[in-house]
Amino acid sequence: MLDLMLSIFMFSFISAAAAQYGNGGDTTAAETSTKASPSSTTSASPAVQTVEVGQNGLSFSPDTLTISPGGKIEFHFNPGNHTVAQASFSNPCNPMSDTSLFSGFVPGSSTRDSSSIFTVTVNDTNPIWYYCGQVEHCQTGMVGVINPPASGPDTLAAFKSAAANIQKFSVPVSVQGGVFGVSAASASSSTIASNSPSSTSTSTTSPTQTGAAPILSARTYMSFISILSLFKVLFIM
Ligand SMILES: *[C@@H]1O[C@H](CO)[C@@H](O)[C@H](O)[C@H]1NC(C)=O
Ligand SMILES: *[C@@H]1O[C@H](CO)[C@@H](O)[C@H](O)[C@H]1NC(C)=O
Ligand SMILES: [Cu+2]
Repeated sequence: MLDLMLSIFMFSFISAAAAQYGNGGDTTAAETSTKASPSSTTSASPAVQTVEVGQNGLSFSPDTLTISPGGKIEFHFNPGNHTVAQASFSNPCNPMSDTSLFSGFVPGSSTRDSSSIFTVTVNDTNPIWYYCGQVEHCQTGMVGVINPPASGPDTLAAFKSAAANIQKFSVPVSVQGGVFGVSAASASSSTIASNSPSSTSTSTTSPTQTGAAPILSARTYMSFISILSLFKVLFIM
């Protein structure tokens, strides 16, 4: 009889300890997902920034953006047959290389359909100087920059004035360096898979977070039951 009670007591104690241990582990997991969720949310929305192409005449607006590595830039093409093409600072209105960023000539649309939104992922903090390759647009000042140098002579104004004097301009042969698709910048829009790893990771975080709370209370409930049974044993004795 005493043996039985002792083993019940031991069982209660062990399960209480186990519940306590599990409890601690879950709290850490819950805290981690709580911490991870706001940071991925804050990095997800500002990480996608929009540039209007040809909305106000021959311009990119804004024409200067700072985007962290992993961030995305959406070029929204308004009607006008413009392009986005990457140049090197020293040679405006011409491709940086055969494989550098190029959207192709885009008819554009004010309805922002997927054929008029070109999304580019920024991979590092190096400046990305770009231009519109349509006849005379670059020379007229349709240029922009992502992550301009913080100081020094390489400014957008200098790039723009150099572009005004360019005689020969060109674009790459093929569309490259970005993807066409619907906007990820406008909130809660469904996006094509290659377009939105950041918003996908945000939504996978939330179920983990919501799932953690019931597990936590289940463990708390278990340890409560264990303590109750412990009392019961003591009472019977
Ligand atoms: C867009 O511009 C390019 C280059 O000037 C030209 O070849 C193409 O025909 C134009 N497309 C339209 C639809 O006007
Ligand atoms: C970043 O890397 C991806 C994948 O290689 C590429 O498609 C994209 O064009 C790169 N971004 C820039 C600005 O070059
Ligand atoms: Cu243009």
